[in-house]
Amino acid sequence: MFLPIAHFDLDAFFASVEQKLNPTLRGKPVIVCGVDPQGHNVNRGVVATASYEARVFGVKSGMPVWQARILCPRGIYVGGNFSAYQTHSEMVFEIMEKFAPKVQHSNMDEGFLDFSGCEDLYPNIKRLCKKIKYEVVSNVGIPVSIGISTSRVLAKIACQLGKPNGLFAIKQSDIKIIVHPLLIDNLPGVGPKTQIILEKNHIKTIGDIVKNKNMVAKLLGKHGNNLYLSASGIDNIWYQEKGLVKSISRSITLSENSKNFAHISSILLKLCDEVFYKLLADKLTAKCVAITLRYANFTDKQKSKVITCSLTSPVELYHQVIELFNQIWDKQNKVRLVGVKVRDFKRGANYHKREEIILILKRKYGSKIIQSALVLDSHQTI
Ligand code: TTP
Ligand code: MG
Repeated sequence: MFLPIAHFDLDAFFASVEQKLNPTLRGKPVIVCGVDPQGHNVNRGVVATASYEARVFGVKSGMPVWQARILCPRGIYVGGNFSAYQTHSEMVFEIMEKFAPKVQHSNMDEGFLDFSGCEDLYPNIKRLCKKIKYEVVSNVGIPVSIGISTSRVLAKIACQLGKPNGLFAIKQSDIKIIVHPLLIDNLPGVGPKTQIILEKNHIKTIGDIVKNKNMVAKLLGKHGNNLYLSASGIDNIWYQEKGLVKSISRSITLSENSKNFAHISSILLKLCDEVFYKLLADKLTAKCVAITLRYANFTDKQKSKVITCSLTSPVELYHQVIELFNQIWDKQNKVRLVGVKVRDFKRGANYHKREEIILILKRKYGSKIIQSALVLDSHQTI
């Protein structure tokens, strides 16, 4: 039977990248803290993810680090390196796009591959996914799990069941044997609150949701109807493809609050570098550029402008950003955080060949291999 939908999810993503970049961490319990999936620096007190070696001790995403340290005192605790995660994510999606006619991004480490209509080209999706897994591990150096089925929801469940480093298929006819006996928290859409409500009403397994369709709808309304569809292996509205991303942004909280133009502008350039190459990787042009400043007293200032030219290099983006910065910068107050955002996208653009080569190098060797730099005039430094 042809199973046209695959779902892939990188295993312990941030931790796997750390283990790839630092081979001494391989096979060890690695706990990443200090970043979130949007790339923001966050409280180092929370676990972003843990390698499977650390999960054996009960360490999980979202757990306070103090608790993780009790469970896993010999763990290796590392701060996040978001631009490395971004680069690895882009490399993985590039491989997926090479094989699948339609790739749906869910977030930076997971997505759906839709092989509908490819029966002649790929009669055996499982074999193809084995090849994709091999390409990811040999070219990107991190493990991925893949689930295959007839719908997105079943492919997602299959992926989860196969983890880590899994390849698992669920046929529609297997749903009663494989999916219905699972506890409800295995069903996408059942969060901790929903779980409590359903369990209070003796709905414990995914099969119970199907059997008690009316009660689930009464308890949870529309959400309940969507859960019923998911539990029956049918894709609900949650799985509809989203449109184009709305914006690309990067922000950094300075290691120390600063009034120094040279320092702040060098950070803005770094952010422009990251935003620009993401724009290039997504093959987009932006029509609007925005900057955010947060001062030490936590007041925020934002400014944006529409641009008529197309951005063909990170330095061009930087010139736009610095113009905005000069318009809103209050030199008396120390800056705590800076952010750069681009939005109002159109597909495609004419980039310099040089930038495309730099993107290839960044993908291959990491985003720090080559970065924009600027020479400041003496009058720009205060
Ligand atoms: P997930 O795919 O949920 O988790 P994972 O890849 O670490 O592990 P697995 O898929 O094998 O279960 O999230 C992807 C990345 O997003 C994760 O590596 C770190 C980040 N993340 C957080 O920063 N905070 C969180 O609470 C979660 C769940 C993830
Ligand atoms: Mg993952």
